[in-house]
Amino acid sequence: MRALNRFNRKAVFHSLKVSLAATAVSLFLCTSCSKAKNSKSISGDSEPAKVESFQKNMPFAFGAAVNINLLKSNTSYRELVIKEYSSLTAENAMKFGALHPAEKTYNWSDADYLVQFASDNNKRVHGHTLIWYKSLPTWVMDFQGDSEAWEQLFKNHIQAVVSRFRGRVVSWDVVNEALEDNGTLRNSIWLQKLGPNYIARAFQYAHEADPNALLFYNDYGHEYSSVKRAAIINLVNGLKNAGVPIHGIGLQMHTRYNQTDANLNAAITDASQTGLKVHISELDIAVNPDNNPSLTFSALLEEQQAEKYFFIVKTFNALPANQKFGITTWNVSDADTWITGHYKRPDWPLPFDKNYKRKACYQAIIDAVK
Ligand code: 9MR
Repeated sequence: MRALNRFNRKAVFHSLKVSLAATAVSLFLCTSCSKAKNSKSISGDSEPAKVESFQKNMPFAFGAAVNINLLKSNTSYRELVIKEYSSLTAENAMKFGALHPAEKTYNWSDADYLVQFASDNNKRVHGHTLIWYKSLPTWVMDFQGDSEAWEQLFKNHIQAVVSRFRGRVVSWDVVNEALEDNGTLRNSIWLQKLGPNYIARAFQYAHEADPNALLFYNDYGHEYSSVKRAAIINLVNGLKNAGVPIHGIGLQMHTRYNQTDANLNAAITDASQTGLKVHISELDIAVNPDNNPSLTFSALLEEQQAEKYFFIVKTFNALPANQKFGITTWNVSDADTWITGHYKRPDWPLPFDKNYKRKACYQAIIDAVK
């Protein structure tokens, strides 16, 4: 039924001129959506459509990675975060370098701010990330010590962070990106200093610090590399079968508008076959993956992006209820996406535009769960 709706929408779109302004497209989507949503009141008059939000409409946690400076300083951003999302991830504020800049110094201020903001506004916090090869402070990169000293450093960090937020951060990306694209273990400082079982031990240490926290292995590439996907699933199943306290698998899913539905489906369904909770943890859909410096965001691209969001959300929503941990987009709007800075190109990967207005994919996400 929904697929038909989407098909109809697509057909209408293709009858429009491709050059149609994006604002006109959004207007069209909003109008058709309000029509569909209007319902009769008891008196028989039609009521205005209820204002929808991700928070009200999504049947599972729908979140975003947030930037603490924007949350503090930009009212539009803050209001939008309050209104739309039920789950928050710190884009950077809970990374090793941010929290633990010197061996005996922890800097909790931004992470505390986020956790308090979430509590004040009744939102879940997902912790990102305890052990990663990036965003490490120089004191760790330069650390001199034997394997016992390294183990202490590793354990202390994990347990200091997890216990600080025990009961307030419900879940953690315990280990992030431990695999290379070819499926081998990444030659990170953790592997070098601690050996391959560091992954299992990270989960054990986190579990000791908060036995109720849900613990995730988070990585990217499930949708574009069957080799990487198999390696991730293998790693996760190995941990699970060894009795390691792992509860979920995070699919970052930094993807692109022209990724195939077959690949996206394989990523989501293979992850669910582990039996663990599934978190699409860093979703964004690039429309300029080829780095065209003069690309503009056309109505066609907007619709193709919406179709891809629709497919991902619909596929995720079909998973068993107890495995749907949630979907988190990486950033909030096209104004604050990491992609433009990182790849030095224009791009429009998120459900909100640079002015925090909803794009076509916003409605597609909501339609995908109807
Ligand atoms: O979006 C994040 C960016 O602001 C940081 O500079 C970068 C390095 O810490 O990390 C980015 O977030 C990454 C996330 O933590 C892990 N998966 C890939 C994300 C995008 O690079």
